[in-house]
Amino acid sequence: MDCLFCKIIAGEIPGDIVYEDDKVLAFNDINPVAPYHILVVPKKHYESILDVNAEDMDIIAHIHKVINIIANEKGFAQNGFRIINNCGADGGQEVKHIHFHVLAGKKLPMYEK
Ligand code: DGP
Repeated sequence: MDCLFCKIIAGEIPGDIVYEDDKVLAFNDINPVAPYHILVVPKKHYESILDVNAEDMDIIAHIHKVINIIANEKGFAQNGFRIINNCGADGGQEVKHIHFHVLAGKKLPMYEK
């Protein structure tokens, strides 16, 4: 499968990794929009949240647990942060491997309404 994030997970493309376990990889975004801009992805390929079936939904809770760990390790838990999951064309999803952006380290602007 020609998937950029699967290649980072497989080590075929370098990633600036900040966290890894058997189910999840987290790495710095190549185009950060905040002092901290980390992408958290499941190692198993799902194109988007629409492809995560009921039996696999635990991975979404696990990803949020990992974000909690990273926020505390990096020291931005206290000041707060934002989690974004872009889904599909209107959501602005460019990489078709589900990922959660974690933005932190500054007062973030309100998103477009
Ligand atoms: P999205 O628009 O939600 O699909 O976000 C995709 C993000 O992936 C975007 O913020 C830039 C990031 N990105 C794209 N290519 C690479 C890459 O090769 N390495 C890393 N670390 N991030 C990438």
